[in-house]
Amino acid sequence: MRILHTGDTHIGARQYGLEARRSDFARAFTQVITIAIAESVAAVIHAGDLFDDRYPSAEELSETVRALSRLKEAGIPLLGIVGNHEQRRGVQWLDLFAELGLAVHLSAEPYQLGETEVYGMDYAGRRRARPQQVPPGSLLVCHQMLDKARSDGELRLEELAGCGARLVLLGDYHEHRVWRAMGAYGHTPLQLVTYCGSTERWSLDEREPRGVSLIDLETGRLDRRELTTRSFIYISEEDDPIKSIAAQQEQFKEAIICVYRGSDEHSIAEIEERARAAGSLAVRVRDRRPQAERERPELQVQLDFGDLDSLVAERLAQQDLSGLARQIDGIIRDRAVADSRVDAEVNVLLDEQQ
Ligand SMILES: [Mn+2]
Repeated sequence: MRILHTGDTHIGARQYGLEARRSDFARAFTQVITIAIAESVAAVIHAGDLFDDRYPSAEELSETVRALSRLKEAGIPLLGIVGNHEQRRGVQWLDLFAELGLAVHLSAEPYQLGETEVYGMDYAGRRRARPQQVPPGSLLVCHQMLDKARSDGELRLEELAGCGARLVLLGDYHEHRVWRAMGAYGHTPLQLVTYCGSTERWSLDEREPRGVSLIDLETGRLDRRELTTRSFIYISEEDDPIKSIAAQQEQFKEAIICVYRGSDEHSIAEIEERARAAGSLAVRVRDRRPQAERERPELQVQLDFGDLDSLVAERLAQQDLSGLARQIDGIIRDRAVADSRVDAEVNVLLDEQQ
């Protein structure tokens, strides 16, 4: 019996303020549903962050209901948990879908999937996340950061190993990862711990191809299916951005370009102008020049075509703000950082300063 493991779909993410990006995130979820139906999986397991924030629009809700209905018509249940981005105080969106018969909200009560009991744990905060105890051999779904994925992760693999589960499917970390044969934790029946990864690039750091996992519940075998996503092109600080764009003009059409700026040869305006001429969707410039070479500190905000960010950045650059204030401002106005995440992101930044 095979299931499809997905998560971190972030529907509603209007990355860089672009409607095209909002559609991309919705389209990625539609692809996931199409794969699930084509592969005749026994269930889709969604490990949280279905939505990018707590307030999906009517459009997003309607698109999601449509996608979930397709799955239901194919006789495939969607089993989900709630992630940090979409988590609300009271009733969750997932509960609403469950009421409509379009999803199952996994919990401490088992959901029987063939021979396997499936349990779920909603996002439980960053400070401390103890996995719930489940009967030996079951499947547990969580939305947490594992210490093996990021050293400051709140969920410890060692604790997971003692929770009884044989399979642990995770969301929250946006890269696909697999841990197997956890022999170091001798007392454990734990066979597989895995992150499925996000379905569209939610941040520039997500450079690997996006995809979903097909997992055989009996053997633990895992296969990947790649998704077709927006093309992101990275220009390293060793390369001249203007020459790179000129050399591969075709590739830059509709693409998002990330330029790591290594020298001061070209102004951001010039890079932006060339990228626009090549038909790219957006440009983000990340300054990798040594501090001393920066005549005027540029804000680390994205420069999008046709919106106010570059103008605001220009004006702010004229203010006498400290480097830290500029970075905090960057986080607040970064559209890739959801409003509900600003506190956490600023705290991380402040921790780094100490
Ligand atoms: Mn996420």
